[in-house]
Amino acid sequence: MSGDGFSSGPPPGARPDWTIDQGWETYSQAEHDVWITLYERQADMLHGRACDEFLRGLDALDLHRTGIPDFARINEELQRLTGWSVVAVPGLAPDDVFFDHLANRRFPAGQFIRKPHELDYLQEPDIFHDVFGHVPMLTDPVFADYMQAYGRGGQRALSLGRLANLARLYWYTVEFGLMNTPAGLRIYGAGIVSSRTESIFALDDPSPNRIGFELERVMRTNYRIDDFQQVYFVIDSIQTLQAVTLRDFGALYQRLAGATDIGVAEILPGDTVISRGTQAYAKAGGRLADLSAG
Ligand code: HBI
Ligand code: FE
Repeated sequence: MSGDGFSSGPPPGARPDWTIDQGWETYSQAEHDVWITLYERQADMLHGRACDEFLRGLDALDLHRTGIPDFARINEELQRLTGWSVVAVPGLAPDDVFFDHLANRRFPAGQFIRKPHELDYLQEPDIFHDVFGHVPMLTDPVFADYMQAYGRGGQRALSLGRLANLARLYWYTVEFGLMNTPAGLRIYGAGIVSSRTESIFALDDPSPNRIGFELERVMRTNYRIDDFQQVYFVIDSIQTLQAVTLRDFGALYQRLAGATDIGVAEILPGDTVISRGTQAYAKAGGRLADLSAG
């Protein structure tokens, strides 16, 4: 990805919009087996953890246990439900390209799958993160509209130089969002549902703060990409998110230009604190420290 967020051109073999063929028939049995292992580890444990919208989407798309799904098959159902489709990309696309896809109800998904020794952690989004993690929520009509609005907003934020703020909204909702429901806290963020360890940590661990979602607060909050989050923001419903994107962000961006960033473990006087974390996990050095020590 180029530093200014605009693309210099697609990698060899990719189309100008960075898409490639999924090449479903070229996956090896070993690669299908990685999908099956990941799917089986997640699908059962997410009952009672993921929100209903996610679980319904997972069922509707029939992301079943026989291996890596064929985008052509997913897209028939997804098109019918919300008019979205999944397109294959070789990896991270530049911001402007990514936003253009979302604004047109296309979700760019990694075509490759992680290796057997990377089941618990990898930094680049692979097909399991992108399809298992993101695509079920795109079957929900309200969330589907939110994602499209995010794509449009991304194009505007790029032109106004405020992408850093908008990216935090994506991070703390689409990737790491929690939802308060009558049945208890539930996960809707793709970065959580696609990770076995974070699906437990985000809901059950005493370490992280869990704070009620507030747009401007979220857009000021730093995030970490290398370990479990130190704060999760909790929405009341997908409608809350959609309502947020109906506002014009112009005045908000002007305020944010003069605002200070908020640290990942800070709690502010105005916060709705759902649980005050101990931060014990982060203070002990997190899992990357554990890995290097091991
Ligand atoms: N490209 N394929 C892909 N997937 C992403 O999630 C993605 C991306 N490019 C840019 C990007 N995300 C983020 O930088 C924006 O959401 C801010
Ligand atoms: Fe993601």
